[in-house]
Amino acid sequence: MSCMLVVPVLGLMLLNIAQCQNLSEEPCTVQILVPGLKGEAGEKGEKGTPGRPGRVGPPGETGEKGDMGDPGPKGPVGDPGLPCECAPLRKMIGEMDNQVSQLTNDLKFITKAVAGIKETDSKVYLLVKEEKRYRDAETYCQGKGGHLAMPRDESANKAIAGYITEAGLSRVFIGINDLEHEGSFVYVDRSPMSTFSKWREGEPNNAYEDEDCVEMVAAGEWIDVACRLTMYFICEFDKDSITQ
Ligand SMILES: [Ca+2]
Ligand SMILES: [Ca+2]
Repeated sequence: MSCMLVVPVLGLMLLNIAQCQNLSEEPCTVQILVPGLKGEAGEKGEKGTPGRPGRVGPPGETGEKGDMGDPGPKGPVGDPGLPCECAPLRKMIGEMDNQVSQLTNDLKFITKAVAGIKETDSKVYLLVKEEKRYRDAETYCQGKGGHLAMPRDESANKAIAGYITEAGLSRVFIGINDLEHEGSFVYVDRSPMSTFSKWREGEPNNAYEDEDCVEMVAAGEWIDVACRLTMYFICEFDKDSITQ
């Protein structure tokens, strides 16, 4: 506040002038500011902006696996597939099944054969360790594509005889008989006997008029015996038919 001379009294006037002159750089009146009474509460402010995100907390403990939910709804029907040539495929699959079963049978046969197969230049011999009657034995060999063994010369006879000896057997059926004409022996494939034969001394004797089939003993000799006997037997196969 500036120095205002509003009082008409001279003395006071002079005093005020003197004060003002001495304190020309200072305000004339000292103001003391005292806090007033607390005002009434203001209106509630507007909602502030959201605070910053807090820090990531420590990982919680693993909970137990929940129950499986219900199955979802069925999806829409898909687009139709391409047309297929099913009939030829089915036929092909059927043929492959047949081939597999044929191979399985062949494998069983070969597994049995490798246990002790004998061969000459043109034949393969297989000793079958199943006791069968003569006709059943021939049927078995035919089922494998062969016949009961038909020794037509000394080397073949030796091969078969060696097979019997090595197997520790004393006798097996071979493919010779006189079933059709008594005393007239032929091979089981109906081919006639050649000049080669290996009858044991005194055989064939058609004992009891009941011996129309032939066994070979370990020494390689032939003996006519009853066809209803059961014994092991030897099949023979042409190598040509096997390797084809
Ligand atoms: Ca006879
Ligand atoms: Ca006899």
